[in-house]
Amino acid sequence: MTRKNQTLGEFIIENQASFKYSSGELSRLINSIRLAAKVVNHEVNKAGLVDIIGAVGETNIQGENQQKLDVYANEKFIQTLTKRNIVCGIASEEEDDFIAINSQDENHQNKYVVLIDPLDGSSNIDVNVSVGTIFSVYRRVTPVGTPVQLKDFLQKGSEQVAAGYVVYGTSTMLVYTTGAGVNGFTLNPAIGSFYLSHPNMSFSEEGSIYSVNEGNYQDFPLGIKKYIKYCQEEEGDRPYTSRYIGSLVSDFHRNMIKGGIYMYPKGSRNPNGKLRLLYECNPMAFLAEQANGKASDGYTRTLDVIPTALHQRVPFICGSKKMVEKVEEFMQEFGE
Ligand code: P6P
Repeated sequence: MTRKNQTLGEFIIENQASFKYSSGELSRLINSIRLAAKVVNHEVNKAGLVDIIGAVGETNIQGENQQKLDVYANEKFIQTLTKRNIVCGIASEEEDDFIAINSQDENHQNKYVVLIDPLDGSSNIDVNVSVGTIFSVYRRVTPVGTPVQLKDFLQKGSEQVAAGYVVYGTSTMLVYTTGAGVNGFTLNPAIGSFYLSHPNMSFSEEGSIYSVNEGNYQDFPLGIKKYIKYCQEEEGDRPYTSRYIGSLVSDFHRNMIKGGIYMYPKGSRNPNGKLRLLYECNPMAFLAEQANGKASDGYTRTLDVIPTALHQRVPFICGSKKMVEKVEEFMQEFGE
């Protein structure tokens, strides 16, 4: 149930019962992410004040060491999720291995694991371009109360129970799904509350925006090259426009609102693509499908890919359903 302008807290409470595993833990988990997002948002927005707060590696006026923002974001999300004693494990782009959360309560019943990209697109911060946090939530598959194992993280994307992102842009938004559609909440920084601003977000079936780093064109599979030319040479008035921010969360967010497709294909420098399956592609694919869109590697549905490693990469085509299907047609016909 959605009411425009209700707070995220009200939304979680009012919709908790509709969540099939509803036991309040997932609600507390989303609330933890909300808190961490506000803390990171504050720091990201300060980043432009380098000459005041000091560049990375320097100490600021309080004598604190100025951390890289992705390190800072990673620490904040891990601290917040750990303190709330809700999850039994965390995997992060910033951590080589997963982190087992050994709860103070040896009888802990924590059943969720979270995978995060704490600050995706962080290289854009220095040029004041929006960046984002991406998160993915699963129920553990190993016995509750025992230490979490790698198999708890290497689950197919179709097993996710929740996924979402925070986009730190002209405004800060938290967009997430628990499998009952996608809802977007905008932060009112004056009072620190997120308000439901984009209920029931959905990709249009067709779109007119394609997002890809065309600098890699020569490296792309022939099917991708054919699709890009199809967009550029479409008969009649060209319905397509190219928009590429270099920040997955921002490109995805704009395409979901306006209609479009994001592509990060494989290439010589990225033989399996650049994006990570577990904490970038799977959560965005879950959101895309919940918003009537589609996501694949050009052949296989992203959520059906069986993971083999925490940081594995896959090619990623995601957005308006008919646009993704058109790319898949070209990949079927022309392939690599
Ligand atoms: P390229 C950011 O590093 C990121 O992971 C995504 O957010 C973004 O879409 C992509 O990589 C940009 O990569 O190679 O085009 O600079």
